[in-house]
Amino acid sequence: MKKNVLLILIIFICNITNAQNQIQNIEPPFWFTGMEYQDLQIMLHGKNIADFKPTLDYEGVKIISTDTTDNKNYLFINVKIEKTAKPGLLLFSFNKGKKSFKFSYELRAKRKNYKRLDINTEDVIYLVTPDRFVNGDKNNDSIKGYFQKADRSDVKYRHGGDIAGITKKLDYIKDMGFTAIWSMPMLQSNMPIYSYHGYSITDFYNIDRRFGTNDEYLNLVAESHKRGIAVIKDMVFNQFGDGHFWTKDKPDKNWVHVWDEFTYSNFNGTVIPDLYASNYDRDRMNRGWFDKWMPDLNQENPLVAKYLIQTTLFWVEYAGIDGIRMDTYQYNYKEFMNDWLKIIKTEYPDLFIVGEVWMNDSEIISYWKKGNNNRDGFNSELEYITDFPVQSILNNVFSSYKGIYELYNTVSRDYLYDNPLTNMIFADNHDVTRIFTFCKEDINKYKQVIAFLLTARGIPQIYYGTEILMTGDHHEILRADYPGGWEEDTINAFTSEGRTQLQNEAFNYITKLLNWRKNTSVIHNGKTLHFIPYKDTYVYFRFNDKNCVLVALNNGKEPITLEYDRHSEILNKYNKGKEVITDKEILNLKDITVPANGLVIIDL
Ligand SMILES: [Ca+2]
Ligand SMILES: [Ca+2]
Repeated sequence: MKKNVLLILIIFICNITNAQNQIQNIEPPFWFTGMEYQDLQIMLHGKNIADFKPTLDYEGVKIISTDTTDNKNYLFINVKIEKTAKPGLLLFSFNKGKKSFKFSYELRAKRKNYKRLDINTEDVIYLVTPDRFVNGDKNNDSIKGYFQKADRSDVKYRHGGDIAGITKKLDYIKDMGFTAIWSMPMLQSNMPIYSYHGYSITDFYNIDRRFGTNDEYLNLVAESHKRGIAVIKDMVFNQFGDGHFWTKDKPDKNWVHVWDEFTYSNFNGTVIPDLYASNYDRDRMNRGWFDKWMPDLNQENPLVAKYLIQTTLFWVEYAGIDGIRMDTYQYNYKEFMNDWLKIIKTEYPDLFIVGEVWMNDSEIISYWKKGNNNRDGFNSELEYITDFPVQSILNNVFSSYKGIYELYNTVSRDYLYDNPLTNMIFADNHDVTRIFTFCKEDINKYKQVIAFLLTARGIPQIYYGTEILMTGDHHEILRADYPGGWEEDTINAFTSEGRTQLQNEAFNYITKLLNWRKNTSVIHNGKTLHFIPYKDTYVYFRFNDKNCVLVALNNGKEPITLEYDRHSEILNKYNKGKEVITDKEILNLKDITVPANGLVIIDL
């Protein structure tokens, strides 16, 4: 038995050298046995590879067909992997007349009894810009062969933050009370300029070396799981970075959307659900490019579709992640996204998948959510969605551009959703003005925003640095370095001594609320009862058969006493409570005062 393994290894090594002359890229780099998904497409890239005919002899694995395109440097082998197939090395032979070569392809076993962490309303997600959070390994700041070197003096350059840094701060994240992390993409994005954000991917199967290695990413998942923290991977299907080898040598003339001259998307999501929309506008939305260096992938090409689906299955299986955040959801073909979701959910029914639909209108958001019977017959398979209507209204209300009535008004549109609890709620993220900035650096308004996020329906997401009142209103500024994340930093906001008094006030406040929320199931799954705001105050209750929490946000300039009669339909079931932030006992529910520009959260 051991001899056989050795022999296979020798053959494997010989073949790699042999195949290296012929094949530059093989994707996916390896695959798995025991999957529901059995029709694997292996993409081979090499000079005139399409002229070769592959054969394979392996029990339980068969070549079904091959696909070629107008580019002879690509060959797609379609392989059927039976459930009974054993892990091992597939030895492919390639022949073209008298020329031949072999190469080995690894089949690993799918994880058995793997415990993925659920992500649901019990969780609060911490969003990180990995280049800007913590530099855990100085040795990977600049990597030979990569375009951009680290330079912290330039906001558009790489700063050196990495996976090692996030891993080092998992306890910090956990102690604050977060139970999930979402990091902006960390796959290779080797672009000459402006690549730190990660959304222009140049290798769908490898972590950017400036963030670390694939092994370090797997380790991040393992270390997170030890602490009960779930990991959400940011994925991008709409586009890739033009530093990818696909740009120099395009796999197929229809691999990306081609225009006679460069054409932007119209960035107008309303045309997708619009029953009257023209093909012209829809085409521009779906087929137009996000930016000049981001070729727009054509997911109507079945080769592209399969390629993308497999990258997902690969990462879920390989890294054991718990969730996916899908970028620019509505810029992809919606039917393709449904196919993708069905396949991924068949393989991993418990996987959390949230789609970014950046629209401020609840009606449009509901179009993209599962269970919404749309007029055009489209029924999205997407369960979780980014709640931009709530984000934009929190910004508008607490920047004092609109009154608090508008927050109530937005929440009152929840009838549009089959299940509002599957909305991911947030007040800012890596793309929009930070909370403390839109609150005009008013800590009392900041506290109301945080209170809303951590008591309203849905799954809250908080952007890194919110806990220390980081500011910023455009991309590079709102993605600033976390102070103390770099060895040379003079301020270390990871410690209470390194924070200002005001930062500690914010930090302690959010820590207290997060840890309270963690054990307060009525916030996770309770119903909502709310009242038309009066005297600039929005009052709502989260309740179930056993528990009830009252939240009152007073955005006005005067303190108010809540009108008992107005709320008596629910308040008359209780006679006392405890204010969550101050721990004060409230013995008279007829005399609840909400401070001016302040709030109360009362556990009844
Ligand atoms: Ca680094
Ligand atoms: Ca597109």
